[in-house]
Amino acid sequence: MADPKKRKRRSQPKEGKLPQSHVMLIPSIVSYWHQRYSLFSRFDDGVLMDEEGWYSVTPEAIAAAHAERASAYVHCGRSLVLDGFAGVGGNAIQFASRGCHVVAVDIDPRKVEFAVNNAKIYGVDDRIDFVIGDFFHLAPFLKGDVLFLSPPWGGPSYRHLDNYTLDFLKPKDGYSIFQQAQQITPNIIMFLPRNVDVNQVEELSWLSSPPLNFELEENRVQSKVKAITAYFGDIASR
Ligand code: MGP
Ligand code: SAH
Repeated sequence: MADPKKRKRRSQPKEGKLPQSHVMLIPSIVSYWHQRYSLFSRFDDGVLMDEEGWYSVTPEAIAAAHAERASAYVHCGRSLVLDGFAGVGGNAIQFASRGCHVVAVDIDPRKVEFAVNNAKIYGVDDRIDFVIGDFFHLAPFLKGDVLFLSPPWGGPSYRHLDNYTLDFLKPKDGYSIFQQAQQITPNIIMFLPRNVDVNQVEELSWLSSPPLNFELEENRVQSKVKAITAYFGDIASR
């Protein structure tokens, strides 16, 4: 007869492995699960994510660098950072951790529920106002010292394109998003795919007269390029 203890041990997921049930349900997140501590260092404290959250959240070190840049430009204790597409809170949490007050908007109520949970884990929920809503509807009523934009890229298949043009951004193309953003503040941070057409991104700075300062930054985790960040306005270094 089989030893019941052995059977039980075999059915337990090994440390660091995604439980089998999750693999069967959403195979697309397996590679992100393996990166979970680079996404949220406090993952084991109860971080919550849905499928889109898994593949879209900004890795913590990159979000911390965005927040450091913002806090070099604005005095966080007296400033407001708007996160127009806040997801499960990866960026909002890091801005708030620097002492900034954050308004975090997302159209999906479940994302906002998870972002609230995640912000509590990091002890910064008191510095974030969470709003369920459409960035494009709310934008005319929003003000902020810095606007952070991390819109949907159209899913993980973005990486198969040789040249990711701004037309692929969702729910509207990059020009429309940027036009709307400029009504709020010229100090804009945009988190974009690593294969984005950088000439098009630079053209966004010409939509203003005089053109906005502009700077691009490659974002790496353990030397692998994950994404590109564009800084516009006073927050850009030139
Ligand atoms: P990736 O290229 O899907 O993952 O996303 P990875 O692990 O680099 O893929 P690999 O198999 O080539 O190694 C890299 C990072 O881009 C993610 O961790 C997210 O921060 C960001 N990202 C990816 N997508 C699909 C989105 C998106 O749709 N929206 C936003 N805002 N960020 C995304
Ligand atoms: N930076 C975030 C990830 C953002 S993913 C993080 O680190 O967690 C992009 C988010 O945009 C998704 O959560 C999606 O629900 C949201 N979104 C899509 N359309 C939107 C809209 N019109 N207004 C506000 N949020 C929107």
